[in-house]
Amino acid sequence: MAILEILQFPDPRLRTKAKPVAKDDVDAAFRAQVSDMYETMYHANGVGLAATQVNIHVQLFTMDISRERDQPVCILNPEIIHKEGIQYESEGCLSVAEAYDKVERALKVKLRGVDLDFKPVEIEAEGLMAVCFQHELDHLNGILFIDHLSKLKQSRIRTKIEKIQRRD
Ligand code: K1U
Ligand code: ZN
Repeated sequence: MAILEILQFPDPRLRTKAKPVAKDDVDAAFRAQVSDMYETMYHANGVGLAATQVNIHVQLFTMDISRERDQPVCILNPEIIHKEGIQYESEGCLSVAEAYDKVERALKVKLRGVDLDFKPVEIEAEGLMAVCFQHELDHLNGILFIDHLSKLKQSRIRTKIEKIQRRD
């Protein structure tokens, strides 16, 4: 297993739209990439990681929102088929260093996709899990949580990140 490099904003590769995964794509090498994504997500203390963030441009994300970090979830070809209500919670992103802000999201979502064995999966989520699903789906479409903020906030975050990147 390996820790993968997580692309950092404003890397243009974060804007790539991921392609669907075909059943035949899920071979030993693909499963090894998924294991690397889990290792990278746990190492970075993230609750989710989209393939886009590690420069793999297929529709796949890993997630684990459990306190004990023992409930790994991996969804291929995810789509949100139902949204309900509104929540406004603070988000961060492993690809946007030191930026946190509240984003408007649906309160409840129903997500459909397939697992690594290509078995259909449907999950109803609310709270953090619902936020995480929407955040990871956005990544697979080349969207970052900061895109949902005002232009002024985006410009402040860009300036802060430029300073951090000059420092490092
Ligand atoms: O995709 C990513 O960049 C990972 C990101 C996903 C996320 C989940 C929930 C809200 C916003 C973003 C993170 O893991 S952010 C860091 C984190 O560990 C965390 C966020 C919220 C609650 C608990 C932990
Ligand atoms: Zn993110």
